Amino acid sequence: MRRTADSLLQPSDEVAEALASGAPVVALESTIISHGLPQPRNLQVARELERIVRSEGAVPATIAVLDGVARIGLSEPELERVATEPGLRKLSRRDLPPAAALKTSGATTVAATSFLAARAGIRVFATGGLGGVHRGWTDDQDESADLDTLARTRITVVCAGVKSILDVPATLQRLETRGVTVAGYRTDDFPGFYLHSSGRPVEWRIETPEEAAAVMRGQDAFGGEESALIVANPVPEDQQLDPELHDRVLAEALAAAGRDGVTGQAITPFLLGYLVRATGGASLEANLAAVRGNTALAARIALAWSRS
Ligand code: PSU
Ligand code: MN
Repeated sequence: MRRTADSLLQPSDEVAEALASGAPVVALESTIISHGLPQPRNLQVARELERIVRSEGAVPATIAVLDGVARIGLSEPELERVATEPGLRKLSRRDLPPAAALKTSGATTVAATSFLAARAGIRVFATGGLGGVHRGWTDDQDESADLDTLARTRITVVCAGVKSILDVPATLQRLETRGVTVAGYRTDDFPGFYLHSSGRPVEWRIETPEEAAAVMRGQDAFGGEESALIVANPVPEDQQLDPELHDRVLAEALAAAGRDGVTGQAITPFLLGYLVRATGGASLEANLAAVRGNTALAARIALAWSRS
């Protein structure tokens, strides 16, 4: 018997009911839990993000692949599994078919989460910072599949910009080239993930969740190829990482990655982990402040979207 998309994609009962009734749902990714944050804080954060979505009146759908099935909405023991299972894989979009075929479990990146959320009928997704073009891309062509996926997936991603470990100007250029709509939330500056501002401007500025929903309606009304909306929501200035500490420690982290020959999927977790240790946890607090803010805003946008 052929397995269909339906048997590969399994929403939880709560998420299925919410989607069927048009209630607001927010997708949450799992790579940030398994590979982006240190244990045991990661499990607390995973739970906290779900609570934030609920407190805003929406239903959380944390997405991961468990035993080959893409699960849309996890139970508490499943969330625990994602946070603690040793050797859990990091799955991007291209990894989904082999993971399903081989009944593998893994956490989903922004690319894989966006892809699965859109297929499940979820329109709004919250994360910390997007992947993008890595520094040194002229040598190794390392560009996250997040960008390609967002160029052809109808999803709204609320994030604090792209990770500051990246080549931010090159990433912004790729988003422009690939036709991904980007709007700053109450800011004229593109956010800098750990930092309030990346120092680069953002062309469009929106002020309310209702305006975000209106842009989403515009995407659908124009039709054409399916692309994403990035709502770039900066970490509040008083919760950002000290910019000077950020620049100094990031330079060290990039040098260490070069020395150790870290490449491919391992580079992002390596750099984030290095920053957490070398800043004595300050980068973690800034990352969490960003993710919390993005999650609350995503829930408000999902509410506005469900009413529009
Ligand atoms: N945002 C965070 N922490 C993370 C990530 C995002 O605050 O760990 C993850 C996302 O899953 C994103 C991935 O898709 O990092 C990018 O990995 P890569 O550069 O290998 O595509
Ligand atoms: Mn990469």
